[in-house]
Amino acid sequence: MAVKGLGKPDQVYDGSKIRVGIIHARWNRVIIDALVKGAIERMASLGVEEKNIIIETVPGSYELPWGTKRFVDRQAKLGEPLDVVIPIGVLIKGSTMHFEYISDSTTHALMNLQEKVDMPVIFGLLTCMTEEQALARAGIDEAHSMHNHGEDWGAAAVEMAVKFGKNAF
Ligand code: RBF
Repeated sequence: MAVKGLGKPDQVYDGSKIRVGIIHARWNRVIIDALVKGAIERMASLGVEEKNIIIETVPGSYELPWGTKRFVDRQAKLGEPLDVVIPIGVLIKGSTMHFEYISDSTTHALMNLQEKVDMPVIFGLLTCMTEEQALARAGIDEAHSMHNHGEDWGAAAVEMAVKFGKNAF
C-alpha cells in the first residue's frame, strides 16, 4: 500500500478564477521541463486557464527566492497579480558542498518569502542525491518511475489559492 504522497484532496478545488505564476530554474532542464509540464497539466485539470498561468525563469535554484519575490512584485505592478506562485528547481548532489548550501538556503528563503509576499509559495524544489532520483520524481525514469511531483505542486497551488488566497474570504 502506498502511504507517501499528497493523498486525496478533501474536496476538488475550482481553479478557474486564479492566476498562477511558475518560476523555474534552468539547471537540470530535462527534469525541470517534466515537472513544469506536470504542474500545468494538473492545474488545467482543475480549471486553471492557460492564460492565467504565467511562466518565468531564473538561471539556477539559488536565484529562485529573490526571483520569485520580484516576479510577484512585477505581476502586481502590471495589474495582473498572482494568487499563488510555484518556484521550481532541481538540485542534484555533486562532489562539493554546493548542494547542501543551495538546498538549505533556498528552502529557508522560500519558506520565509511566504510572509513577505503574503501569498502561498509552493515548495517546488527537488533535492536529490542522484540524477536517477530526480528523474524518478519527475516521472521520467522508466525503471523506477514514481509519479510526477510537479502534479502535486499544481494541486497544492490551486488548493492554497482557492482556500486561503487573497480572494478566498
Ligand atoms: N542550480 C540548480 O538549480 N541545481 C543544481 O544542481 C545546481 N548545482 C550547482 C553546482 C555548482 C557547483 C554550482 C557552482 C552551481 C550550481 N547551481 C545549481 C547553480 C546555482 O543555483 C546558481 O544558479 C549559481 O550559483 C549562480 O548564482
